Amino acid sequence: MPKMLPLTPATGEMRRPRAVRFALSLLFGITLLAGAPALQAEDGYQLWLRYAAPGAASATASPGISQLVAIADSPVQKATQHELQRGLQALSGAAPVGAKTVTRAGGLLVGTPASSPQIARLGLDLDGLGREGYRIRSAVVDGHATTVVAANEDVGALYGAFHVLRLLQTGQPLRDLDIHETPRIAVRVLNHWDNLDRYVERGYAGQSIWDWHRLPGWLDPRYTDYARANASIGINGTVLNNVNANAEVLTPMYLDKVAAIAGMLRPYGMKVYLSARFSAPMEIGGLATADPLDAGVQRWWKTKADEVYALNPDFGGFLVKANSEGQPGPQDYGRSHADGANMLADAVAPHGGIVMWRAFVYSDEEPVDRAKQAYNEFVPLDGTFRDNVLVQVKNGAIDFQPREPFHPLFGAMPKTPLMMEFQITKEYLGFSTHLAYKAPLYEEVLDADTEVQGPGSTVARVIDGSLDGHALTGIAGVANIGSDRNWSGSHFDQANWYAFGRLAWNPDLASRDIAAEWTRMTFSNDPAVVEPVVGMMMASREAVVDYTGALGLHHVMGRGHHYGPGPWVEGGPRADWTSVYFHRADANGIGFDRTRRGSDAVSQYAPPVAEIFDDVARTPEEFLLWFHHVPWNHPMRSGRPLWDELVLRYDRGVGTVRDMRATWAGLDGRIDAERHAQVAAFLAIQQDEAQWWRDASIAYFQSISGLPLPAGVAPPPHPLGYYKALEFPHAPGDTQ
Ligand code: BDP
Repeated sequence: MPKMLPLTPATGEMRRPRAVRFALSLLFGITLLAGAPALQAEDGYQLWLRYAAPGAASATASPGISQLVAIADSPVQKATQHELQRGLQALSGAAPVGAKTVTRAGGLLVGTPASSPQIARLGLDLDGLGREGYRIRSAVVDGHATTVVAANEDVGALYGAFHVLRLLQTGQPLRDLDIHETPRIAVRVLNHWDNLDRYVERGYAGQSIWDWHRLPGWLDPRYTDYARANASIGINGTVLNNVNANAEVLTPMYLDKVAAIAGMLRPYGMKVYLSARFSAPMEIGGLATADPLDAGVQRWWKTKADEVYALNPDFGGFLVKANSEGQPGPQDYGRSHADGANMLADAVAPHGGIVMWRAFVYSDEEPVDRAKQAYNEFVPLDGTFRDNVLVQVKNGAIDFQPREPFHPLFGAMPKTPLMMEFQITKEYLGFSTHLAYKAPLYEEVLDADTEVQGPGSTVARVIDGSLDGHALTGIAGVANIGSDRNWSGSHFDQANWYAFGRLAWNPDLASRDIAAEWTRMTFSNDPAVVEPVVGMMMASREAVVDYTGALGLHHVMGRGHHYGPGPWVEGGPRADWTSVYFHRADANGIGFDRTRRGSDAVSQYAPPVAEIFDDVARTPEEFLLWFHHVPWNHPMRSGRPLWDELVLRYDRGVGTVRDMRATWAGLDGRIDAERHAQVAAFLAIQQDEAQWWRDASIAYFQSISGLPLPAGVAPPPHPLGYYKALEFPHAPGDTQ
């Protein structure tokens, strides 16, 4: 111990007497091993940062943390120290102790060579860890068994601290550790589709957490908890406002508010970004045009960028939805997406900012095949974007459906860094009440092989930059966060936020492992909880695919709000906003012919992939009706005709939900009552709605196919007209 004296932390406190130090050792020591999980009522606010003692079930676990050294000079260091104190105190079940009492040496040593002479002395190899990476190493420091978290920069140490807390929470031993972690993707951001009046587009968790009206005077402590949660999973940025942007966010009044939020998030390694409305120079700048080649417009954006950065020096940059679904953009002036993106990129470049330019575009004229449009518009622009532009591409070519093949743009623009856009919120997967764990969806897309440079050219390797040698890389998740006490609208929806962050950090993680990790931290380490809950989660997304429309069906939900079934939706302003456009069912068959004989969307994929998708016999059955129009009696691998198979999938989906519900009921008493009850209630809603989806879809498609139901299958209880007549004018998403 004496050797540690010089390490008295920068808080400048005096060394505590030996007896007190011993007491602290006990405080963070043995108690970590003991105690059964307490089943106190919980409302979900703590997310996966509950820091509940891992419990007797994991008695193999940690030898405990005897003492903590984490220097607390800079804001990031302070955040790190606070989190460790909070976590270690809660995990040990000890009464809270003051900040200064735990800044002593031993046990857990966290920092950088610059912040900690002791870490510097260890001489650990930190090469290749970059700014955000870290090492966790079991070592003997001054005669004490110590877990060392070492990084090049403070933010790396913060991430490493969260890693240690995760190990403790999941009941893993802090022994023989030699962990190297670096994020594979540089820009890992949430996209909030939040309006300035706090309405959240496609949000199912209450209002926006950004309390614009009371900012900057009132800094809701919730912003810090938001930042903690994000930092714990490595999310390093957030776009505060909706891609359907309001130019007002760029006015001085709002920029002050933005800077205030940025100040709250900065200590947790998070940057703030804004969605920019392309016509802002006209709307708030008084210019007559927003033409990106107009010198006055260019000047306006440069001045605006200077103003933003003066208030917020590490502002991340702009996200832009242009010439899509009625949004203004460079094409309004006969210019290209690259012209628009480059103008904004030039404005933020002097400040180190980036532009994330969305590829979710489809023209206002009636399209041949909407799935082809983004590729057609963007591929010719490859190589023409500035270095600080990322093109942000949704995971699939239509729109966040329960299942889509990977977007053909991935791999098709090698000279341009493409960033992934996933949806965390469940616009098409049952809003907040349906349990649908989306990590298997993310994983399926990330693992998909574009084959553009031969086998192994996965989507993950496109977006992590390794396939084409890009250093600027990114991934975005459309947030499911709101003012609800549990943040995400449902307890299980928290897992989608969590999984997004974990996969953004390392796209090779397995969704099952992430589910287990999350379950342990969120509910319990008890294997009698972890196994069934992970089982439910892993089955859940496929269940949604089954009961909403399997085998490659897509875009068959209610119009506008996207709530519930609507395979009959037709007419209206444009064909590609209807279900019949996408499923093309008629008396002879069903499916969208995207083969070379049809819309030829298959040719947007690299030849080996195109060959497969073009061939009805080789197309994976989950994408059959995405790429092929086939007769109702098309033979499936099961030996059944397509019609029977489709009907049975609807039934299978409902059956999986029934099983999930029974599994959850069996966990009564092992999960705190408050959360258990809400999940149970939501599963009941899900079962009813899965049944509704199944009944309505079968009623509709049977009216088209004219075929009898397979033997033993129950007919829908109501005639088709009943389902078609249902209306939900106030469902979330119906207005604004
Ligand atoms: C669709 C949503 C719509 C979004 C749009 C987008 O229904 O609310 O504005 O995508 O991503 O999924 O721009």
